[in-house]
Amino acid sequence: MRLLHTSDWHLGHALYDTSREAEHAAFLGWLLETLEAQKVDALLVAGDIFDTANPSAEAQASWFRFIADARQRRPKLDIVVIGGNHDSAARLDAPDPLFKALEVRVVGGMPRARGEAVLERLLVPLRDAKGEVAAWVAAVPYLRPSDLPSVPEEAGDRLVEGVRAVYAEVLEGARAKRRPGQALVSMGHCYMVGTELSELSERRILGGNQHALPVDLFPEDVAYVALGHLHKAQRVGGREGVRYSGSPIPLSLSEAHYAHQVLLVELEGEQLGSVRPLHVPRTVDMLRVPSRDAATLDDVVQALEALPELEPESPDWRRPYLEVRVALPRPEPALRRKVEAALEGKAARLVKLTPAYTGTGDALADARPGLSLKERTPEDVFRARYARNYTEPPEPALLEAFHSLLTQVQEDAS
Ligand SMILES: [Mn+2]
Repeated sequence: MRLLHTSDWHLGHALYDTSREAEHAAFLGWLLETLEAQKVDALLVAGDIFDTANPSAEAQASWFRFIADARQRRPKLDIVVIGGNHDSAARLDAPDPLFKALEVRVVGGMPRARGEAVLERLLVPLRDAKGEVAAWVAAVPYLRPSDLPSVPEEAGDRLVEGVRAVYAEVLEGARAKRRPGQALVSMGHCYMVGTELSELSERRILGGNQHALPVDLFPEDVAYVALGHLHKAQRVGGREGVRYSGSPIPLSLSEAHYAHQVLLVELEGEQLGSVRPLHVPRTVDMLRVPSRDAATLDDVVQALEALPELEPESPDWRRPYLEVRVALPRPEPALRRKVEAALEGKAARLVKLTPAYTGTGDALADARPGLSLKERTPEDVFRARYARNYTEPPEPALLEAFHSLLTQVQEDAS
């Protein structure tokens, strides 16, 4: 049977205040086409449906619209969704009566009753094209510390061992359900050992690299593990069948170079057949000027003026996102205005303007070691502070202004 694995949609995301709604709509449209064209039997979405626990009405509408469209266009498609760390478990679970009627399984948070995992909710049979159960999926959502059973102190890291205990329990339940010939599949939204993070959009929510989970959480009898959380598609621990699909669109400028994809997974009986990435068409490019490091304002303005003009028939949202980095050998009070003027009528949207200071970066004590503050004139200190940011010396007018301020302060003090 054929699965399609995706995750980390982050519906409702904004890139420096610019809505991604049109890009998400393009992705979801492409996904619907792909589910049909590739004759997919089951869709697995491994968490972070929404960007925040409190998604906008628009973000929720596009989520519900997608589910309804998928159900309509592929009535026999199995749809299994788990909550991620960005999602509110309760909010994802709230429409469950409707999802149940549509035969869609959404597991927002870890279901427990009297301390026991509710296996009926966590275990989902997947049917092949003939309508036969061909696999069982353990749909374990993002686990919060309160979801974890207590483990003995000597067992090791409380979080890692707690997560291990949950997966062991749910996978054991799946093994009990499956018949010979049926594959074992797992889902998870978690951070695994030895994986690559994106600088901007994941690290800040992880709180460091502690509690990375070992890949042996998933024994070899699990044919495929559909993971979410990391935005870069990757295998885990060298295992072909333990994968992050990554996010379908770049969620920060640092993710621009990722090969955004969904994964088409072929199961053959109990075994993994193959995994094939399908690249998601990029609807909005991300540009950086200059392409690496930073350039002076004059060079940047020249490069910006060389960008293609905005084509009147192209929709506004298709304009590439643009990051500009300007090297500053001297202060440039009109920096933003000059950059914006150069971009007038261009097919680009300025989302980030980064000044790159060219100075030494030295603290005062490093500027002339061995010299105490008493031995320095105020102008010395001013120049050292200025050199920290800028390679060029201060302009005479600036020094003049500094001295007149200094005189004023000295006169007030006496
Ligand atoms: Mn995410």
